[in-house]
Amino acid sequence: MSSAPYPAGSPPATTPTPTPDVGQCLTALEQKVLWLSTWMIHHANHVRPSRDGLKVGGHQASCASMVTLMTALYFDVLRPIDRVAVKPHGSPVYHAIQYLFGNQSRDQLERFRAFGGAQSYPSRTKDLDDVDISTGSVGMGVAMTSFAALAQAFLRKRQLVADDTPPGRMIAVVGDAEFDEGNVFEALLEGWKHQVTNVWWIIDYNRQSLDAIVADRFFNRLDTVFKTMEWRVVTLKYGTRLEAAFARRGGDALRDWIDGCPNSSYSALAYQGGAAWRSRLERDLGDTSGLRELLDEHDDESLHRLMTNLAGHDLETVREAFHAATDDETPVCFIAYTIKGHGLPFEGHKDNHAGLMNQAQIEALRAQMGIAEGDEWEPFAGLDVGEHELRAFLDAVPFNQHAERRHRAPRVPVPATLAVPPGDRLSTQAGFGRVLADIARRHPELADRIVTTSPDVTVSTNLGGWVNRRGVFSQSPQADVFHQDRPLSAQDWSMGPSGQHLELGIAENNLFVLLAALGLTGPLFGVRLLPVGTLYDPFISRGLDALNYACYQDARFILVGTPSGVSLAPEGGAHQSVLTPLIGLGQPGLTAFEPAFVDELTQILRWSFDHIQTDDGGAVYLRLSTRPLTQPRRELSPEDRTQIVDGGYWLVPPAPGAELAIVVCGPVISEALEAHRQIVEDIPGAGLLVVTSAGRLQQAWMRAVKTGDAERTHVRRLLQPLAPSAGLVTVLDGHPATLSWLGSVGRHRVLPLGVTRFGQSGDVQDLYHAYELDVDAILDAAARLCVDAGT
Ligand SMILES: Cc1ncc(C[n+]2csc(CCOP(=O)(O)OP(=O)(O)O)c2C)c(N)n1
Ligand SMILES: [Mg+2]
Repeated sequence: MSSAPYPAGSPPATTPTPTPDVGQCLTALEQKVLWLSTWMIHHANHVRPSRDGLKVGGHQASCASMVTLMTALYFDVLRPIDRVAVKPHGSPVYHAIQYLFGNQSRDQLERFRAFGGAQSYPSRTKDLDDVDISTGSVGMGVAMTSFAALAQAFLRKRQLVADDTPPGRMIAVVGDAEFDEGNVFEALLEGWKHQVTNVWWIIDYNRQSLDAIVADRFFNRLDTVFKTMEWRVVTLKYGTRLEAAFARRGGDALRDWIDGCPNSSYSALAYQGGAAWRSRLERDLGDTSGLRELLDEHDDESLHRLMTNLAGHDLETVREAFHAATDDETPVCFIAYTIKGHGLPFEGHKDNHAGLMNQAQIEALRAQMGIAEGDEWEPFAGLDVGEHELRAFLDAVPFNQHAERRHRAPRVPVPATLAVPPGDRLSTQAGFGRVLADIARRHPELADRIVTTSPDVTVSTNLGGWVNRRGVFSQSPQADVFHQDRPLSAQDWSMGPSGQHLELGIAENNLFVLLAALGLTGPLFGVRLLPVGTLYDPFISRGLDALNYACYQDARFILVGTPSGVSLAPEGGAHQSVLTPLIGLGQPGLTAFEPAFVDELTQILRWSFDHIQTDDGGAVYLRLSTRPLTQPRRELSPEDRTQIVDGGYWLVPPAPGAELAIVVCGPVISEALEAHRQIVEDIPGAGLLVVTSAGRLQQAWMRAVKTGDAERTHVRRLLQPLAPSAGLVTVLDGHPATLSWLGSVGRHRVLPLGVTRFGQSGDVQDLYHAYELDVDAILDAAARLCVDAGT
């Protein structure tokens, strides 16, 4: 193990003490990180006054478990180009490290878990100290590193970033229980298929989750899983002191004893401490030659330290392993044995996950660390190495060298207009495919930055035309073996490093995490991509937490859910999506549209490519349909286009003071048009309002209501011509609550139609009848509103 002195240019030794070596500096910083993370949580819970009487929480044991791993990474191994997803409950460790670098303020630490302070879980959007990858929902950050590595490879292979500079490593420091989440394995498999490299997963293997001790048998299998996926597995089990003990007489028996000790017993002994270790070892190994000497040489305290000297708490071992992992061609999994709560009074206790130290315990720890009362936040108090030396050391740490880590990527120009694809009868899904294929052909500047992806539904969501033109991405060139031999096919997919479609296996979690990674290449790697992901609309729910995760990180992408609703009709009751319009309405960071006609869709897509690039923009969700509809013959005016992206327009404007309007979203437009045609025979002034985005209408309105500006909002203006007593029949192929709120805008009465049950196959006529979306249902609703108005 090298113990290099300070690099050249460090301050001269003004102190008489010998210059500390790297190991000493790191040990001091490790101790400080343990203290600061523990204190930060204690302060938030016991020192900062509480106004609401609620528990603040925090995870001292989870933090202590990973202190050494994080110390080695940030103060020694990482380079500024590397990106890290930190285990959610290790957030205080991350903030403590940034504090020592001078990148985090004391005020933020004092307000840990308070409004505007350091976040409970590392957050790239809310924290102020440059979090690379948000975590919180266990398993997500882990998967994100693999997809971020894929995104990086995509940029390099397509030569959007220089490939003569070293790639960054995408690193996850992971809790062992995160491997209970299936999405981690989905990501592992997909990463293997895509030959992802430059990934490290460092498992904090403390064998404890929230409730439980992790089953021994499981982790015995885990390294096999990684090896099968062609990862290199580095198991860091014992620290230098234990290894030295194993090398002595009787050492083999000691090693066998620990190896065979069940997780639960080992944890319990770690909690009980030196005397318990002694009596257990005497009982089990008393006859082993050499063991008596070993026990006699150690008092209880040092025996405890020896027996808990697992590799994940041994700086030398950890650093050596990290530095040795220089092969960028293979992903590496480090299984680092640790003890949850290491160095704290509840170490190893099975209930320590949310355990908090009490006042007496924190004071004892403070005293043990040599920190005077009042100096709790002092970055260098109580350490063996002087402040001057530590500051010099920190200044020279590779990760702490000046480098732009949050890039501001230039915008990709978007044409002022996109051509509406021709065709009298088209579905919005077919229209989407054609618009994208047309971009591939006619707008190379835009097309070059688009990357598409789909979980095995590329063809059935109409991305085929685009892929035919732009190819499938593969890190290594693939001979097109099928080209000569295969049967005639509409799908002419070439595969290679210049391809622009990332084909995924059927795992919607992966789709969303990949979209999160592709949608952050601007800030992460300095080059913007414009990701477009497609899936069957109902399966948004399958990956919903990952979608939420992507939006929470402010990733920018266009998501296309198609087919949607019951309108997919014979294609299957189980695939009917009912709730997705509400997801579109309610998901922060996502703007949802459901166009009825292809010219609307074209305008919305153009807007979306801009919106995902603006500072205050976000991701976009388009809910599309496979139902072919007769397209209107019309030329959209600039005003029409604006209204379409603002969320709605009158297809048939109401007469001033009209008593009735039909409000429709999506493919039910056919029924709405026919019902409207019949209604105007009796109520000549009735209007037909097309809502392209319930969310855009609602968000603008809700914002304005709070500022007293509601009258000027688009939705208010749209409804203005109606009589105050007018009724609205709202109708969509989705949950009726999506549009029923429109009643509160102008205090109109609403009869909301939509889908609240699902599951029947059938044709559109049967299903629209069964779910009350057909012309009769709309007429009936209109009649009821009119009758009610009369009573
Ligand atoms: C998706 C999700 N489910 C549940 C939780 C609640 N939770 C937080 S931590 C945790 C256990 C974590 O154990 P592990 O990953 O081993 O971390 P450590 O032992 O290091 O604290 C659970 C279940 C969560 N954060 N995310
Ligand atoms: Mg654990």
